[in-house]
Amino acid sequence: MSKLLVTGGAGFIGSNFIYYQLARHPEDQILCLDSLTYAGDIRTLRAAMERPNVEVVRGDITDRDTVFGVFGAYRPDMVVNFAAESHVDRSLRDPGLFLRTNLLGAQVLMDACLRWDVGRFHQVSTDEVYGDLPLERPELLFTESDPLRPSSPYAASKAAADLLVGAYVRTFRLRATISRCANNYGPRQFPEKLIPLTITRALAGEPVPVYGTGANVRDWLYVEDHCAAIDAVLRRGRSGEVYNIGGRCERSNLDVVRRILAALGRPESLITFVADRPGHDLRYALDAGKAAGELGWRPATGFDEGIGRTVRWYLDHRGWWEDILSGRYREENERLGGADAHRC
Ligand code: NAD
Ligand code: TDX
Repeated sequence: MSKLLVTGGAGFIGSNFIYYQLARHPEDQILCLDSLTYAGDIRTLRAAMERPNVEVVRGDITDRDTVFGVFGAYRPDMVVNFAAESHVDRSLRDPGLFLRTNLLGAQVLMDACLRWDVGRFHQVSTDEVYGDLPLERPELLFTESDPLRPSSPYAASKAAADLLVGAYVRTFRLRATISRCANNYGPRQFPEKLIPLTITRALAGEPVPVYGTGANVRDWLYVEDHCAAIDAVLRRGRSGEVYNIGGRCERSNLDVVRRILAALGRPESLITFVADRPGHDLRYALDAGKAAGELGWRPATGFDEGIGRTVRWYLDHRGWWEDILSGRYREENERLGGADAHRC
């Protein structure tokens, strides 16, 4: 039996990870630490909180007293850090917030891991730390040893955290791993990101904004496959190592949007080309051979299947995203989430 501390577990990937863990390792104990920013949704964790082995604490990873208090009381064996500001467009408006949460938050967590001699700190990172690849060289893929050349303040804050993890491993002998994952999609993704934004706009009959020409390429991974990869890194990965987690599932943004509109039976006339994102990365693509060879991890869900499941989920959970669009979910966060550093 392990004691797992999951930060950012009220968000998209963190919540999927908690349910993945409960299904695969029902004997483990899970404590979720989440400050419930706009991206956190306590409703998501309701079913998990009914289990005796799950606790949720509302708290900020940048708040040293809170974090040290939680570690001291809970004494985790492993920490998985999902907590982050995760949206590139928001990072263009407020880079400072991204540095605070994504870099300084990771530092506070690592300091606490050292103080309580935690067996493993896992940093959930992103392919965006490598920068982008040209569209006309499809044979190029990023490997773990490639230099970090982030383009956006979001990506730079994640790259900075990766470098700090490396420094803590080398200097303080922190036991830590990093996974750098491709674009995720699936249930419970906040409707600001391309796939859920397209689904929810299309269902409402509203224009779907495509930045620039829509030719930019992303590598898409179904969220459950990401959860399986993190689980594999936690249990079989070597401390001090970085693992790329990619789907080899490259699609242009325009292809993705068209695919969703077709699945929903909505017209392509909803597509609206808008001004490009400043600094917009052209293409991401990962070589995930190390994760395959060392951990035996491979993506299990193809894009058609994953998109089908995702569209179905948004159709079946209209109330979930309509409450987000109306802002009502924040009242629920206040009602169920309570005050800071509070056990929900
Ligand atoms: P998300 O925005 O959906 O969720 C982030 C969660 O972190 C929310 O619950 C939020 O309340 C919480 N949080 C934010 N600031 C906090 C703080 N200071 N203290 C405590 N909790 C805080 O993000 P996501 O898409 O689930 O991404 C999770 C992680 O995975 C991030 O680290 C992100 O960089 C990384 N990642 C995401 C993707 C992707 O495609 N979404 C791909 C690769 C890596
Ligand atoms: O309205 C939109 N129109 C559009 O064309 C939005 C929101 C996005 N886009 C484009 C920009 C990107 O090329 O679609 C692509 C995907 O955009 P996002 O969903 O914002 O994701 P991205 O910027 O690629 O970053 C995501 O993947 C890596 C996550 O948000 C990050 O947290 C993760 O690290």
